[in-house]
Amino acid sequence: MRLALAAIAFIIAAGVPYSDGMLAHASPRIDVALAASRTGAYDNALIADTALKYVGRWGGEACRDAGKLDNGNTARTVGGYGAGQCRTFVNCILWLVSGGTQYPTGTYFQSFLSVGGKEIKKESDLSKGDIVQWGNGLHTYIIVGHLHDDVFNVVDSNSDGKSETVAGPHQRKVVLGTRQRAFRMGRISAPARAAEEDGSGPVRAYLYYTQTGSYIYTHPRVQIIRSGQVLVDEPVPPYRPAYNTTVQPAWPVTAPSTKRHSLTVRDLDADGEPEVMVELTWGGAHHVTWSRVYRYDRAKRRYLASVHFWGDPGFELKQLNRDPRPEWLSADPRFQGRFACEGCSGVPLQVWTYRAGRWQDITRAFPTRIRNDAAHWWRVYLSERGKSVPGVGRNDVRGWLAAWAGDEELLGRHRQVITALDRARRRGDLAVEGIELDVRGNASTYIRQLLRFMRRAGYIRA
Ligand SMILES: [Ca+2]
Ligand SMILES: [Ca+2]
Repeated sequence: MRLALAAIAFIIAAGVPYSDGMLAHASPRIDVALAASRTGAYDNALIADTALKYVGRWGGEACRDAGKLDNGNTARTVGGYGAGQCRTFVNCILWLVSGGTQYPTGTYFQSFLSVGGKEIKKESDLSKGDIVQWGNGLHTYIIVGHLHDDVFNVVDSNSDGKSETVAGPHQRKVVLGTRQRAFRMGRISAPARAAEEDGSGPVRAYLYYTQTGSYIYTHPRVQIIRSGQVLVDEPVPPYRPAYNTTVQPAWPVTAPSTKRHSLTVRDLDADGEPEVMVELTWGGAHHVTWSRVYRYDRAKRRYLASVHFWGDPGFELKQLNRDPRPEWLSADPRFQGRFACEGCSGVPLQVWTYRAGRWQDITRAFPTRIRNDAAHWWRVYLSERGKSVPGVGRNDVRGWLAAWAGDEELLGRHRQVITALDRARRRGDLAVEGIELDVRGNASTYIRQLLRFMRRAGYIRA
């Protein structure tokens, strides 16, 4: 589920009236030996991610996990004050995230600065994990994400003023000033760089990258946080295509104009555990793409990555059948440029699924789609054959005929393929001229090579 598009039912909390009496806090009487060197040495967003883990529960549970409850961690108070109150909850989250180095005590605003916080003065500078203190004890909440203008998603405890329950993400309009001030307690990983975020439940993923031109993004770095723990934090490795030795750079495919994202957190094999998928390209004239999927290995308690090459055709993630796993609707990139020029190549249908860390070609399970695809390539072949391109010569239709043949072989119609290829040869459709003839040979060579390839690639079954 992509956060920006998620149909989360937000609770509109902006404008909920608070009275000083309802949420007023006494300063917790807690003395903590601060290890200043560790202050802020963590990702600021972890404050929000950790707080979100307590949504729907008593805010004091964070204090229990932090070992902060009174009477040997059994009471409902911290320092004699309600453990599920808004500020106590935030303090306990800070204590957890900072590894026991930050617990603001004292006056409401100064306390955050005293333990290494930095004040954020403009709403537009607010970032995930920033803490907003509203008045002297009125309310304390954590920024989770930006929605629009000065409206943010937030998480907080006791926002209704009575239940001490953690709520969020819900909307709040933030107006900073003397009575409402914001503080950043952690570190922002890549302030000058762009990022994508996706995830739901315990798994959240981030993709950071540098923008070097319009829609050109380089140096992707992926971070996966599972149940508050950073389990992956690595530069995305480049890709080495099987057919040559050149290592190609890994760039995110992100394009704001098409709302295209590179990062998807989704349960791809329907086993209840979400995978993290990054879609990448090496740019150039052909929009060659591949996916890098991170799968959580429960036994090893770490993520294992695997890669699938999509090439020019790319893919669409679809739900094509009753199997709960999504399907990758794609086409065979191996046909691209193999039997005709790049621009006059067709590619037969492919459908893939992902099971236990492996992609499986399940194209043959979709005969209707294959038939439609075959019909498409046949129509292209019929409409283009016999035409000539000015200055080049006769139109090269071998690429489209090859894609049709691939689809037909998937349907088990080998005899029809042989007949059609033979007819095309006799009609002169497969004759090419000039450099194409030098590179790819005559009609008989084409047919021989096409059949040999389809046999090796599993299209023709003996
Ligand atoms: Ca899964
Ligand atoms: Ca499915």
